[in-house]
Amino acid sequence: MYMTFRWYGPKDPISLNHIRQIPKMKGIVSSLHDEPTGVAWDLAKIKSYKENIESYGLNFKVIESVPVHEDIKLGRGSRDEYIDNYITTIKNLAQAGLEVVTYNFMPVFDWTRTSLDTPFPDGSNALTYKHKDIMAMDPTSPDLTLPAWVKYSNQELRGLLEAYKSVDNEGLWKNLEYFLKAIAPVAHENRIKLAIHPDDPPWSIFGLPRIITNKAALERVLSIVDVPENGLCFCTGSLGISPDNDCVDMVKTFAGQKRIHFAHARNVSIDGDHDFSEVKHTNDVGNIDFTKILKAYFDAGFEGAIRPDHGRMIWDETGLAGYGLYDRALGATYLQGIWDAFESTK
Ligand code: CS2
Ligand code: MN
Repeated sequence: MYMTFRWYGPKDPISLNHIRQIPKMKGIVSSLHDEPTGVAWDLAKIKSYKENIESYGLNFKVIESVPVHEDIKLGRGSRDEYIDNYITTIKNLAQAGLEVVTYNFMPVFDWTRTSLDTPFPDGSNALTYKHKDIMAMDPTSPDLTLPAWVKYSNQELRGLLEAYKSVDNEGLWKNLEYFLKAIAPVAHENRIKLAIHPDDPPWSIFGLPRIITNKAALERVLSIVDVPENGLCFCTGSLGISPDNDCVDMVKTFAGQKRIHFAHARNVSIDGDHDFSEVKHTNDVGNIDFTKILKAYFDAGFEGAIRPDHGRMIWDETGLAGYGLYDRALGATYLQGIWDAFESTK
């Protein structure tokens, strides 16, 4: 395992210089954030982005994410053109020396929360989710404050929500199959590891289909194209919010099969039925115990990248929700410490 940190590029308030000062920090996970969804990424742009990161002594092997165009998820006629572009991007990333491409297959919304800064008694704040508040929300309402990844205008949103009315879960699976059957062979030839991120939260919101929610779904993804490159970004913070999901068991299974290509470490506290808060990484709180999760990775001989996923905002830090410096840096050193204890006593 090697430790990485997500960086949002030159516009990120956190600098590469600060990130490299975190003990044992090895690499950066990032994306060409200014590229519109659906275009083919230019080789020269990828190379110069990578060179900049590497000039700080950090490696850059993992892309998070190459977003999947909604027309692919909707199975629209125009999807082939977007798939061709995705294939070009995969080839260019391979040529530039990248190793892992993260993506997700969530319709319209990526991770969704009802609050980005719920205050906690110790003065920190974090992202939280209350299902009944989501159910009461109109996703097209201008009052809804959603995280930075939402790129659609209200009018586009309305059109997309309408279009998804004819795509149920099984329809979405068909569209994922079509996509994976096109890209996984290319990824295989080019030695690019594909890592699908689970749905966050792992249930339907705003009436949209959501399918990457549990162990059976992860097995199904892997079986669509059975090559080692067709794999997972295993996110404890997404899968772990469903009490039916046993994350330790899933790590044992999928890291055992060498199909986890990227590990996301986020601790969550299940506060009630479909309600949760994001919490610090340590095992005195929350429902995820990283001593057990990391032991499962360690026993499986996991060699991929791991990163602290979201963190709280502490010490009066402000910035991108979930992506401050301090709490994620504490998370990274906590995770690294657990790993080092396994290494030195093996
Ligand atoms: C990430 C996701 O911030 C997060 O919660 O884990 O946004 C992740 O980057 C995407 O779903 C992967 O495509
Ligand atoms: Mn994640």
